[in-house]
Amino acid sequence: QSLPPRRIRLIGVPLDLGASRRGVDMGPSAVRVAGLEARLEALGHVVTDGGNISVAIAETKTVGEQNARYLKEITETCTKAAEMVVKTLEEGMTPVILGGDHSVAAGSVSGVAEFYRRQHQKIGLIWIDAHSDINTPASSPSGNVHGMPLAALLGLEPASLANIFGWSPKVAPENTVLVGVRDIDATEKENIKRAGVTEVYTMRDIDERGMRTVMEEALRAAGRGTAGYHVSLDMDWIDPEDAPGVGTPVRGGATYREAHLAMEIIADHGRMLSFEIVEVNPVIDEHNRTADLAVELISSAFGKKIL
Ligand code: NNH
Ligand code: MN
Ligand code: MN
Ligand code: MN
Repeated sequence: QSLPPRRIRLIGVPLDLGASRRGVDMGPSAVRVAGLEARLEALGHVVTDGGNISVAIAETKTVGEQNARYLKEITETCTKAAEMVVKTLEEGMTPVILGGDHSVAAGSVSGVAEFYRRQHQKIGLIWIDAHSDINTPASSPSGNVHGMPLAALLGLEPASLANIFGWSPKVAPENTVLVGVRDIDATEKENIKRAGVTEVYTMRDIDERGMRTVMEEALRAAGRGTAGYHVSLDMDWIDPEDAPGVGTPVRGGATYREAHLAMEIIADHGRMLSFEIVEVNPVIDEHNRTADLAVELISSAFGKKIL
């Protein structure tokens, strides 16, 4: 279609150690079964499936510190994912990461940031989620690492995730944008201030100002002075009516059309460096609806147009 074709590598990361609801480790499989590769190829892209990054199984491990459960194993997986993302970009391909729980973003975003840092460029980050995922081990009410990746990427904690590739922060607060949040822990509000993030678009902003205005502002902030941005899409952003297969559903999310419009606007701007979809949980899904929607949204982000 109208976007120039890309070479895309799919990277599955079947990680469920960061969430307390089990089953998101089956997310990459569900999204593949929903036909992602063929749908992207139908748009003219050249798609290669890079398979899955190896991930530890919870049953074979101990949780470690209760305030950041399985942090050691998650750091190992995120580091491997980050290295694969660097390699993918070096080969001139666009990484599409299939989670897994959202802790994988600490790896994927680190990979994109590392690749562009070598070229003396910064990246932006578009975090699309019902949650702000900016807890630290000290602030987390759950000890679940999937609630912490944004804190790590902004240079707070957990330190092992913040320091992948030996440097931190991976993104500047002024280029970090949250879209669609509606469930922020009290402790996270302090962390948002502490990290210096000001570009926070809540569901109320979307209700009052419309998706179009919110996305234009969000993309402008993430794109200012950067090579472009990584898009991290947590499927619990979408209203549970349309995306029931997620571990932590929150009422009042983006509608089916709002979600598509956001992806269509991202495609129009043409500055997306990499994409990830996380938190698809087939165990609680209905006939793979949430994975089907994930494939549709990825297609829109990669240039699918109604007309
Ligand atoms: N804020 C909560 C926590 O830190 C929930 C995070 N859950 C998510 N984030 N699904 O996207 O445990
Ligand atoms: Mn192919
Ligand atoms: Mn999340
Ligand atoms: Mn979420």
